[in-house]
Amino acid sequence: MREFLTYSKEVEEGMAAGKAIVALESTIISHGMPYPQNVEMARKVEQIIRDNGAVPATIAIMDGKIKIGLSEEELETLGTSKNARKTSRRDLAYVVASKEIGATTVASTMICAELAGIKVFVTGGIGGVHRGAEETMDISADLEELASTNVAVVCAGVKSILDIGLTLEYLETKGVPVVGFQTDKFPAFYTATSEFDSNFRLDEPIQVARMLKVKWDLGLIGGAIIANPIPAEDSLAEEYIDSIITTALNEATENGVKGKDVTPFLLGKVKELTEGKSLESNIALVYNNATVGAKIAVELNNL
Ligand code: PSU
Ligand code: MN
Repeated sequence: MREFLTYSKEVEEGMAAGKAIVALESTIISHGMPYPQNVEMARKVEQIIRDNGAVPATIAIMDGKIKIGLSEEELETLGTSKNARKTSRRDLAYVVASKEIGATTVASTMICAELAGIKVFVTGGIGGVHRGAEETMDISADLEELASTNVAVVCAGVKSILDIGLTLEYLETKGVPVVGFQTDKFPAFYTATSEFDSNFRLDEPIQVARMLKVKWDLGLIGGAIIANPIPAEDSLAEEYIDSIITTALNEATENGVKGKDVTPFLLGKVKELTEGKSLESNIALVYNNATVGAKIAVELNNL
């Protein structure tokens, strides 16, 4: 894989020293948040991971290489680029071969993390089964990746721009464990709970690390979702965010938004309609996930 992967100095040194590494995605930077909040968020999330004893590896594609860890300059390039391509599994080969700038989704970040030997990945929210998927067949490639790639994804659950129930059904079919971190409930991104339960509750990072180790030692292929609820002080009121999401979904339909543009469109709309409150919540929950993800990575690395 030497031909395709390049490591930042920090990641290379961290790996040589046997430290825990935490992968971070880049679609959240290029398509999930506006500049400059995106780059500020990306820097701070990396620092939180360092502060908790692990090494951050933000993943993106540049110059025909899969970059495992970005320099300050590369992060800025990604955060300001108008033509970074949202890169999921299907796009990965094209973006590497064409030397475009590629922002990795949850799916492709998992692929790249696995290639680099990284077991834990922190993000905000994952893709899932979209509302109305029985008609549109819009199901994120993130779910298929969770079924087949051995990386744990720490997130704040699934947004109700998606069909949360169907997303959980899909994950059940594919054998992906959904762990509630310090909660019985399955969190819904902007809110700490939803009407659905997680499969299991674990309260300590060491317990999560043990479960992951057993899973992979048993040869049970695929990832896991570690669902970490948004802190109460950063969460949004359920009825408020639900009505905003309904408006955003209607606008997406009216505008004929399709394919890979759906999720970024909805995120942008929700931000606009909440006058930025959704962005603040989004950033806060990523920080919270970084703390938990780094602790899990450190425990797993010790096992
Ligand atoms: N959810 C968010 N922010 C994001 C995404 C999802 O709250 O930035 C991004 C992630 O990169 C995720 C992708 O992998 O959107 C899913 O896109 P799609 O639904 O097109 O698979
Ligand atoms: Mn989709």
